Amino acid sequence: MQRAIPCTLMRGGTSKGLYFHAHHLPANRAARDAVLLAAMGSPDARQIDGVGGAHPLTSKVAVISRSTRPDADVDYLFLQVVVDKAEVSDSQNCGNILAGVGPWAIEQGLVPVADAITPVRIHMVNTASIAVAHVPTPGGQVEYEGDARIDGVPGTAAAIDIDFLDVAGASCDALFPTGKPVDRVEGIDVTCVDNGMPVVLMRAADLGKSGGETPEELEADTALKTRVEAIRLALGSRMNLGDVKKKTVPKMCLISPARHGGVLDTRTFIPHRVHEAIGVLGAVSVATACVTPGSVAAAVSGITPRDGTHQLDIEHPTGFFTVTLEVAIDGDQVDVRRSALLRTARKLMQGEVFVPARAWNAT
Ligand code: NQM
Repeated sequence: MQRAIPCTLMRGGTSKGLYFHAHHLPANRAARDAVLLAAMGSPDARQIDGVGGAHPLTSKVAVISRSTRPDADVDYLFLQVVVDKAEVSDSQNCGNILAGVGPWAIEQGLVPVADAITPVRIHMVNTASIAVAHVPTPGGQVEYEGDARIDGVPGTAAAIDIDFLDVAGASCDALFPTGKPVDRVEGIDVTCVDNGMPVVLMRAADLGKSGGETPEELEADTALKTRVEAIRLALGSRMNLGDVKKKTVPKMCLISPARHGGVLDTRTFIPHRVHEAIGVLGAVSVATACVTPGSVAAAVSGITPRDGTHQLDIEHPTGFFTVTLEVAIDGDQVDVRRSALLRTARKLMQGEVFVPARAWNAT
């Protein structure tokens, strides 16, 4: 017996995943996770018996419902379905999959169309914070086509502007969870930051790398991967994340001087594969470190931290990610007033995903 579950396959930014109504999934967590593992085809490196794309960036899930909060339209829970392990993690948020939530919520009738642009207030359940996505809805319908380009996605699509209102310290309880802009770990200087995504910044040169390597080159370097993982595990509890062995945070970001006119170049372990680009909130966290006095990112980027609005082009393996940040700086303290960026999304398929009925009854 198979069980059919309504869902939508969407590209959100540079990621791809399944979008579900919360009430279409089992309420019991073990059963929900078993259903999502079966839907994606995990655990299996090829995810051959499911619809997952055999990479963390294409093995993602959004679970959406009407909001439980008066200041939001919808609740969005992000779940990472681990490709090669029977694990589903809610330990991180995802700003790329977030880009599809607004269009999906409008098309599913959870949010009424407002005007040519419909603002959708999204309660991001993983981090208890709010994003506002501005979805193009000319003529009363979601418009997917347009001329906005984001690096890491071929072609163009309609722009979705996203504002983050309160993501500083969302997972780690503080923007700089160790209390310092620089810590020394395993013999190198690092900056630990959480402006929506916990990220550890390290100079690529301190790890014997140029920082211009391809993701494949970095993934093939087992000595590097072992060292980066040792630093990650050492920092988990210092970043208030507890034991991070089975968590997908913090992300580990190698930084080096800009190569293409941006503020700096990045290669990000997420945390075991290397991102083809950079995560959305990951980029927001890196940008924040760039404008923070004393951080390794400020040193590498050469930025002199100052009050006001910054537009920062973060380089990554497939181009740039532009983050707008409004900050107030008082001594070595940074107060982030607003973070904003542009994404695109596209509905790819809508229907039912089939899972073995026994998954639904898993306990
Ligand atoms: O940082 C990948 C992605 C992400 C996360 C990851 C993301 C974000 O690109 O907000 O979008 O870091 O696991 O989808």
